[in-house]
Amino acid sequence: MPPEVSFLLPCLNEARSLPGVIANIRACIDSRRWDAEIVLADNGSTDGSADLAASLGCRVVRAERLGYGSAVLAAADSARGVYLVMGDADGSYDFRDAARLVDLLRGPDGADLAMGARFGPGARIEPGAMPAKNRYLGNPFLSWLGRRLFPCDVRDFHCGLRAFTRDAYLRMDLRTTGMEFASEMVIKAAARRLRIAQAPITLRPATRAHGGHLRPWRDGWRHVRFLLLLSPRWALFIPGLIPFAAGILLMALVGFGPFHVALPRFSVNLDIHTMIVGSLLTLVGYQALTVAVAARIFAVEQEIGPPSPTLARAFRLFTLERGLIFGTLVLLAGAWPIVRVSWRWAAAGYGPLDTAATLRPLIAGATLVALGAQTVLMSTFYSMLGVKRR
Ligand SMILES: Nc1nc2c(ncn2[C@@H]2O[C@H](COP(=O)(O)OP(=O)(O)OP(=O)(O)O)[C@@H](O)[C@H]2O)c(=O)[nH]1
Ligand SMILES: [Mg+2]
Repeated sequence: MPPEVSFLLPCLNEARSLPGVIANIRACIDSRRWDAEIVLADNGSTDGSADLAASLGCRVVRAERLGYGSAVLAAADSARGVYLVMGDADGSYDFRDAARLVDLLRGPDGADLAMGARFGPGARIEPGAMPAKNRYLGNPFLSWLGRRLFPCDVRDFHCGLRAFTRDAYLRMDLRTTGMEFASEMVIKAAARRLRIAQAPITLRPATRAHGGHLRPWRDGWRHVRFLLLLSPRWALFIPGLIPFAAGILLMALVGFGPFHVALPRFSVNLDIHTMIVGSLLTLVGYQALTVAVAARIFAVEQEIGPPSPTLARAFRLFTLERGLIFGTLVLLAGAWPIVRVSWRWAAAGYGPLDTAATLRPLIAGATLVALGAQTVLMSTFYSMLGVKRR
């Protein structure tokens, strides 16, 4: 008979806190009379954590790769329980709180994922348990960002104490190996419309012998990077749309001749130079826009982001063939003025050309060629990304 509950303990050099942590877990198990196992995932402790845990009755698994995420994954992969509880082995969580989290998973209306919350009503952070920087800046900001980008009401994206069903674990299909694992689980649970519950918990000062493995700035950045990569609208689409629109505007303004603004105490003359800058902005913006679409397709295909009805509609409208034809037409439209300037040049015996008259069509043409080529290339790439869909 497989156990009902599996406790998953990621552990790197936590020999000092392990006896207390394991006694604490057993107290939780006994209070509910659960049939439970404790799985400790180690990947290179040098303080004898693994042997100690085995002697205290834990099942020890080795994680192949370094990192918090890979340790939790290794433990979860080998767990046999119906309900999985994960928590740090550094003594900072009171595993008796886990009993309430598992309760939230039970029953026909039970949640798929029950998150501990170290912030908000009923939660407690004991003095010395979390540095002020993480408490008032890092955690609130990252959780806020997470909620903005991936609509859900999870108060604490990074709480290390959580419970989930085995079925939810398989459906989340988690992959990250570092501390950003904490965010990945929440994002994927939200994206796959799993039922997420949360309960306040208490965070205590760790009882470990070292300063902890979290590197606030580096790991904070890894969370931000992960959130933004999965959220192309804010990371790519909007930052691309602004230069794209500004570039087109500038090119239109000076595309047919110099543009002069004369105010009482201020006058500006915009000319071909502005057109070159406009072309640059248009192209860079368009690249960002097309990469944003690729990122969104990827996220939808991988079921990381929420499904996108707009994208599905767009896919029906812009098939590969239409993208190729449209891109080619734009490319040819851009090639035409270039060819015409070349004829003029030939007619001038390949001598000097009137810069003012020839540069404008040349810049416009070159910009269109680049836009067309980018459209052809990205259409091909989109259809590669979306192949599974059709
Ligand atoms: N096996 C393994 N465990 C790890 C690794 N990194 C962290 N852990 C464990 O994961 C848990 C969380 O790590 P902590 O260093 O406590 O990180 P944190 O709780 O985010 O940060 P603090 O607030 O400083 O405690 C602890 O039990 C660590 O021992 C790793 O690379 N491998
Ligand atoms: Mg910790």
